[in-house]
Amino acid sequence: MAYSHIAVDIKGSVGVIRLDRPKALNALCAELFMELDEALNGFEADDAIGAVVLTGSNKAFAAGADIKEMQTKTYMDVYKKNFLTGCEERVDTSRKPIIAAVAGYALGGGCELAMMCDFILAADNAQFGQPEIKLGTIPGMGGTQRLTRFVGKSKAMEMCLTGRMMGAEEAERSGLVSRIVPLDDLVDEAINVASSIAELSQPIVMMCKESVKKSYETTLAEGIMFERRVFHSTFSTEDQKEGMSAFAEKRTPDFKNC
Ligand code: CO8
Repeated sequence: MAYSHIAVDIKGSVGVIRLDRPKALNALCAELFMELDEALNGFEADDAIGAVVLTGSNKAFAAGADIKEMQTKTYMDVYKKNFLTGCEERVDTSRKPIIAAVAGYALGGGCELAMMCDFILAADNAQFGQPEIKLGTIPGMGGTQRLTRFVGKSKAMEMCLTGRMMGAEEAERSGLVSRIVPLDDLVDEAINVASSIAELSQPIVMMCKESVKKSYETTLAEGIMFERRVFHSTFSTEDQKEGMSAFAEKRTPDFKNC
């Protein structure tokens, strides 16, 4: 498929999606969401892809949902079509790891899209924010929920109620991003990290991702039980045998994804 608002590339076993709507600072219009959905579906179905990097430009990961597209919508338009629901599901339910490589603005839906990914690497110029309150609305793709889980109630409340932006250092300090990378190295570093994950056993990586995600959805006791069961189940895989044998034999493991 030819894309108009994203650019899709494959680097080894890593799928790379770059949001590419520069004149609108990568504002997330409906067509962009459809393209993102299509690209993620393709990577999800491709056994040769072990991880995905989602990035934008140096100036903007994404400056939010497309305000001009939304401004005239009525309640019935958004309610009946369940506006924004499909995209969140596609990113959130992806079984392969998705790394957000964020430079510049990640605002509103852009911040929410980054938070839907499995972790965020931030360039030193990254700016995160939920400015919807200034537009007379509120975050609609999980911002009030995920930001609160990541940075805690006080900071999330302040950001959602004031719309102020948070720079990369504050975002790292608060646990929103895993680490900061110099802007010029951001995408290469994200691809390196994704490649190192893609070299591992794909099913075990999926199980690990499922277990970490479970911690957001359940009690500690249930989460630990879930983890224990998944841990036990790794012993039914050939890759667990290969990984532990390779360690004992002082060689690099050759995972077969089974
Ligand atoms: N939607 C549509 N167009 C946008 C958006 C946007 N979110 N952001 C920027 N643009 C456009 C501008 O209109 C401008 O277009 P034009 O040249 O035709 O006038 C172009 O991008 C460049 O923008 P600026 O001239 O404003 O660039 P600056 O460098 O001066 O400012 C800012 C950059 C600070 C990022 C500024 O553009 C800004 O404040 N943008 C809006 C940020 C915002 O409020 N985002 C939240 C949007 S609402 C939202 O995301 C709701 C979430 C609910 C669910 C999300 C689903 C995805």
